Amino acid sequence: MHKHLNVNPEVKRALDDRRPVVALESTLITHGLPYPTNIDIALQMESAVRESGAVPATMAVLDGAVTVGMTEDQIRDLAERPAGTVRKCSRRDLPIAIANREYGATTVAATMIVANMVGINVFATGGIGGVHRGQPHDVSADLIELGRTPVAVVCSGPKSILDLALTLEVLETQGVPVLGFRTDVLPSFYSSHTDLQLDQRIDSTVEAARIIAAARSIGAQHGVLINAPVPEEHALDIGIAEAAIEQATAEAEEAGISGKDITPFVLERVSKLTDGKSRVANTALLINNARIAGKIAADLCQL
Ligand code: PSU
Ligand code: MN
Repeated sequence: MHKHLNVNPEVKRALDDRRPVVALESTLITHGLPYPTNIDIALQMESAVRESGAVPATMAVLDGAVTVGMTEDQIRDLAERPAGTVRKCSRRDLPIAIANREYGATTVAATMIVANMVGINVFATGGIGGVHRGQPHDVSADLIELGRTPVAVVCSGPKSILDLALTLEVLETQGVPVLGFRTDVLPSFYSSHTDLQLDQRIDSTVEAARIIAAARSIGAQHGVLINAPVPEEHALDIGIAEAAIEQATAEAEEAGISGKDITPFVLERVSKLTDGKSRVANTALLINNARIAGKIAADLCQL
């Protein structure tokens, strides 16, 4: 694996010195957010990690090299590549992208794999994959990865277009502690509340760090999922968010949009339907999660 691995020198120094590092994914840059705001948000997430006292490590496959800690130029270059030239890489896709010397964006699953390879324990993103509504066998590899790779993931719940109750069931089966950061219930991306109760509420980043450390102390091979709601002032009413998502999803189906084009299409339509409020919420939660993850990583280093 080593000859395909390219670790940014700043990230390598931090890891060698046992200083806090936070992994960030790149699928949200290439497939989740519109250009050019995707670049701004990726860089703002990195700044938020730094403000919390940790070093950011955004992951991607660049010309076949698994890259840990992209430079600003590499982030810009990846975001500017024409649609369809960057492979969305989950676990199964990584070997293909590496062997074929492709450009690949890492999902939550692939980012966890790469983080674990280099010894990064904490990772921040927006929404994880999950179980699809009406298609209980379409289970994101993110959930399986959380069951087999010891990396803590800070998110704002599963992507809003999923079946949240079934997603929690799969996480239970996979043995993943599902924590609420200052919440008793699962947040649902744009909205801060659902009626789904979580295993455990935590009110500080130190509590999260203690649970992650305890999992390691018993040799746990699974991850930990930390759900931080979108900051209240930017949260969308769940009814409004749901209605917009349903309409956008129906429009995508009518227009015959499929595969990787669905997410950008739906996000763009949801943004229009909510007067841009969904985009503001998306940005706010990503930066908030990056900040929380940075603090958890710093607390972990102190334990
Ligand atoms: N949430 C979003 N947009 C996204 C994703 C999540 O709002 O683009 C990405 C993440 O990278 C996540 C992936 O890991 O989608 C899950 O994809 P799938 O369901 O194909 O496993
Ligand atoms: Mn799927």
